[in-house]
Amino acid sequence: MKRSSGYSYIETLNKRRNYPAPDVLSVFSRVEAPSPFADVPEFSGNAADMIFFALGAILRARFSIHSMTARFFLPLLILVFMSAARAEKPHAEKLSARPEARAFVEQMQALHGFDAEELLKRLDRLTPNDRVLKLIAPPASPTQRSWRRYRNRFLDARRIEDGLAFWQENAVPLAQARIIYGVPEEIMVAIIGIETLYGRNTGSFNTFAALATLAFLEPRRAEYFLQELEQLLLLAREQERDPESYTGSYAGALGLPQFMPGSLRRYAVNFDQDDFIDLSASTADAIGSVAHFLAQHGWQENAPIALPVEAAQVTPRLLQEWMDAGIRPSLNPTVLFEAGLKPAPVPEMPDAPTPEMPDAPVTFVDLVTPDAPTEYWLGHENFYVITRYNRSSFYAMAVHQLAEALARRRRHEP
Ligand SMILES: [Ca+2]
Repeated sequence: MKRSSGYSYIETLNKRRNYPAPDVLSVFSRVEAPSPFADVPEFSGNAADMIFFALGAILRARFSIHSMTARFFLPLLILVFMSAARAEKPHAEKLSARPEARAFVEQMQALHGFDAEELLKRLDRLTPNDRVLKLIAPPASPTQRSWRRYRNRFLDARRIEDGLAFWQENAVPLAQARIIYGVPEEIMVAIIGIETLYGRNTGSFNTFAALATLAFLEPRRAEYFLQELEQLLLLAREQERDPESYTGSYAGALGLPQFMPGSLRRYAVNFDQDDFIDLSASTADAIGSVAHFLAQHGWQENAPIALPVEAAQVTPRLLQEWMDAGIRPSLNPTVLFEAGLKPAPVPEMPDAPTPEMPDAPVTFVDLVTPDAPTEYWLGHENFYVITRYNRSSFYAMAVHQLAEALARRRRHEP
């Protein structure tokens, strides 16, 4: 997701909903959230147009008509400027004035013993971040999903070169994480490369402000962000840090691996053996945490990830049925091959070794590109595990292919 990892992250947010925090969630699902945009002036989107209109009218008036017209338009211009200034700050009111914020603070006190008054004061000091709301909004004109475009974005020469350098610099913790958690180095490198370009794009948004803005002003995923705001406050208390001292993506993701606060609390590990977990400053902590996350979600050591297949002989009805079976591997590969599916060469890697034939349930993956043939793959259990990091088959396949590209280059250039 957005910055390099932004895009994938948005997909995560859309899909990571089965997320445990039942006590708080049930409380908040009862809160009636008023439309947070009710107080936005009607013309907030085109105030600039109105300014240009008024300015143009004044210039025309001054130079071509007569000064009475100019005197009429000058006050209008001032009014438009004032309205535009207001429109720039549609959420100037304090967050603590919102009933949802008050309910949240009360719950933090009741469930976790936080000082409600102090928390309200903290929210009072906060200016909602309108940039966060703009970035989280779905695009005005959604473009068609394209595997080719997505792949090109994450498997470019720079991400491969920088990945080899990152691997070289961090060879020791990467090897330790492989030995302890059974996850190959190239998968950890690829995930950190796709999430943040190896730590270059971890985001500069204040995490507390971003999550509070999304929790109280973004109605579509308010429950999710309320949970993450709760998790951030718990994390800060555990780490003895100021909750406002964290920075990350506009959606609240932290550090090189872009863990949300809840994932950080559950899956991050202190891999460099110092006193605390730091996914922003400690590359080793980031590496160990990615591996631990995957291991906890069922990563199978030395098992394959995905197999490209050719589906020209399969009926469209069957293809649809297999796609509808979902992302969790549940299809019997023998049945699929009997129905006409065939192993195919790995796209873009003609000299790659033939992947192993599956002997366990698989998932059927279609990677669509407008105006190009759809790529079909069978995903093994490990493919599914990568989608637990980010619930998108584009994401999992990009991780798999970047990892393969990195591993091949590393073998040839030790
Ligand atoms: Ca550490």
